Amino acid sequence: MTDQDVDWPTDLQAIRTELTRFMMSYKFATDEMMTKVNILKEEFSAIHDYSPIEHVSHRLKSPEGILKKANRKGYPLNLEGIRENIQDIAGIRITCSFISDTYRVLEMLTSQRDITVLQVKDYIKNPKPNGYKSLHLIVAIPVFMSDRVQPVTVEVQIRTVAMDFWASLEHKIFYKYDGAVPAALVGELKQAADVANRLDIDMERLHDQVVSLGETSEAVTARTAQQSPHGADGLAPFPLPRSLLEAFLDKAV
Ligand code: 0O2
Repeated sequence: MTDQDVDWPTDLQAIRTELTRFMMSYKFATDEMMTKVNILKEEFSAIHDYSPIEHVSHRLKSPEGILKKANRKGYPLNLEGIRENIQDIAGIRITCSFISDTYRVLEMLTSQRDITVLQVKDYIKNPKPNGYKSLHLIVAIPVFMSDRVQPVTVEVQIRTVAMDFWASLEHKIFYKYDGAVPAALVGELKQAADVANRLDIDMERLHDQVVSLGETSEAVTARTAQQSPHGADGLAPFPLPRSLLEAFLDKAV
């Protein structure tokens, strides 16, 4: 028997419907943010030499996780209280190659008109004492449903691949020791964070050198085209034959 088949008492049925609507609003907000980030990623890959966005993932906190957090923090245990106080029910994580890209992506997202920026925390400029680095952004995005428009908050974490590698290991260790990580390990993690930071700085410097060596976009595009199944301009869904482009040119002059 599935949950759908259960004959719920009317009051439980009402709570179930409300909770489902509540969780769905966060799912829709996540979908909207993912679309925004994927548009930036795809547009950059197609038009420019490379995309500042390497990878994007998302997660929704489970109803149990939300209740645990509300309990832990002493927030009111009702949907309004939770909506107001817990701002990371929907989460997006964006990884970038270089530190400058993280700020570039932050700027591109925060300048979009339908995104309201509620909070920005810069743990890249001001890392946590354990070495954690990331940009954290809390935004509100309007979700258009059948009978209302609901502003929904989403937490966006933006960091480099190296920062992300460090954070996932630290997260695992933190949970393994239930928060009480031995001092020696804390010290090693801090050193590893410093190494990751050095790597970020060196890789960006090398990348800048390659760019300034005159690696033109044409050269990259031509080489990528030879390797890519998407054809010469990388715009696979939109083949643009020369004759078509010339027709446009004729119209433009
Ligand atoms: P999960 O399981 O990843 O969701 P908050 O507790 O969110 O109300 P806080 O702690 O001031 O307030 O928020 P902050 O500093 O913006 O951190 C929120 C999220 O950032 C965390 O969510 C983690 O995902 C990540 N984070 C923050 N600090 C660290 C850290 O030292 N190490 C790692 N690995 N991740 C960190 P959650 O809910 O704690 O966890």
